[in-house]
Amino acid sequence: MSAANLESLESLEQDALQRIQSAAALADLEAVRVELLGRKGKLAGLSKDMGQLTPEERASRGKLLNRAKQALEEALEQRKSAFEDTALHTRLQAEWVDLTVPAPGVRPGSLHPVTLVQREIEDLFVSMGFTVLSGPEVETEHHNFDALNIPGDHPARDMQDTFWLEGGYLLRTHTSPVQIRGMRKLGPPLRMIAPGRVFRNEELDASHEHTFYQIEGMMVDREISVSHLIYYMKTMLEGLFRREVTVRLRPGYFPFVEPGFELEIQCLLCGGKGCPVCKQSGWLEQLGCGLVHPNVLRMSGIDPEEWMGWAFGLGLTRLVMMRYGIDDIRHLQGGDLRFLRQF
Ligand code: FA5
Repeated sequence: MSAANLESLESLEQDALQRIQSAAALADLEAVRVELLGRKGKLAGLSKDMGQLTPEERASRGKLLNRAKQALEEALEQRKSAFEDTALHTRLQAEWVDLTVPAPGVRPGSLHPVTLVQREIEDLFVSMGFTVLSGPEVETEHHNFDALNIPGDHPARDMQDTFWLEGGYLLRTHTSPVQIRGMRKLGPPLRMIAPGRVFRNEELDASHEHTFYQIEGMMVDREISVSHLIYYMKTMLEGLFRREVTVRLRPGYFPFVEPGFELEIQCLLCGGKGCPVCKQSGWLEQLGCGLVHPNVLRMSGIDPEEWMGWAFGLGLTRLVMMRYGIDDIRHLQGGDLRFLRQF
C-alpha cells in the first residue's frame, strides 16, 4: 500500500469512528456503514487496484483493509446496541405497570328497592298461607272497571285517569283486576296477593308517578270482618317497618268494597310534623281497603250469601319511599345508578 493510500485509510477510519460515536440515530449509523463498508463504499474503492500489486503488497494491504473494516464493524455494532438499549429502556418506562395496585373490582348489580320490599311483603303473606298471583299490564275495560262494579257511566271511572289503548284495552290503573282473575281461576276460599306495575295519566310531583307499583291483597272465606282486615294490614306494616306504626282508617269510597276505607300511616319521614312527601299533613295514604262488595263476588261466580271477603290495594312505591326515607318518588325510576347503588 502506498503511503498516500495508507494515510487516507487512517483518516477515513478516524473520521468514520468519530461519526459513529456522535451519531444521533440509527439512520446516521446506516449512512456511515453504506458510505464506508457498502459495495460501492470507500473501503471497496481502496481495494480496487489490488490486482496491480505484488503478492506481498496485496497481502499487507488486505490485512490493513480487513483490520479497518473490522474496527468499523465493531464500532457500528456497539453503537447500534447502545441505541437499542436506550429504546428498550424508554419503552419499558412507558409500559411499566404496577402489578401491586389492586384491580378495579367487579361491580355486582343489586335489586331495585321496589323489588326488595315487594319480596318482603310476598314472604310475609306467603307465610300466612296466601298465594302470589300476577295479571297482565294491558287489561280489558271489563277486568279493570266493569267486573269491579264500576259501570260505564259511573263517575268513579274518572277517579283514576286512564291511558286508553285501541280496541277497548287499557293500561291497568290498579292491581284490582287481578282480584277478578284470582276469584275466577281459584274460587273460594281464597287468600291471594298480586304485586304489579300500574299506570295513570297523572300530574307528576314528589309523590305521584305515572307508572308505579301496587300490591293487591284479597281474602274470601265464610266468616270475614273488618277486624280481620285491620289485623292483616297492621301485621304487614309492622313487619315491614320493624317498628310500631301509627295508622288511621278513614272512610274511603271504592265501588268494589263496602264499607271502604283509606288506611293512612303517620309520615315516617317527618314523624307527623309535615314535609313535602306528606304534603305537610303528617299523614300518608298507603292503601285503600274494605269488605268486598257483594256485586263483585257475584260477577265472579261467588255466592255472596255464602262467602265474604276483604281486599286491599297498597301503593307499593310510596311504601318503599317511607321504608328507605326517599323524598321524591321520581328517584325510583330515574335510572340514576348512584341512587340505585345505595340499596
Ligand atoms: C286503588 O287503586 C284501589 N284499587 C285500591 C283498593 C283495592 C281499594 C282493593 C279497595 C280494595 P287508589 O287509587 O287510592 O286505590 O290507589 C291505591 C294506592 O296507590 C294509594 O293509596 C297510593 O298509595 C298509591 N298511588 C295512587 N296514585 C299514585 C301515584 N300517582 N303515584 C304513586 N302512588 C300512587
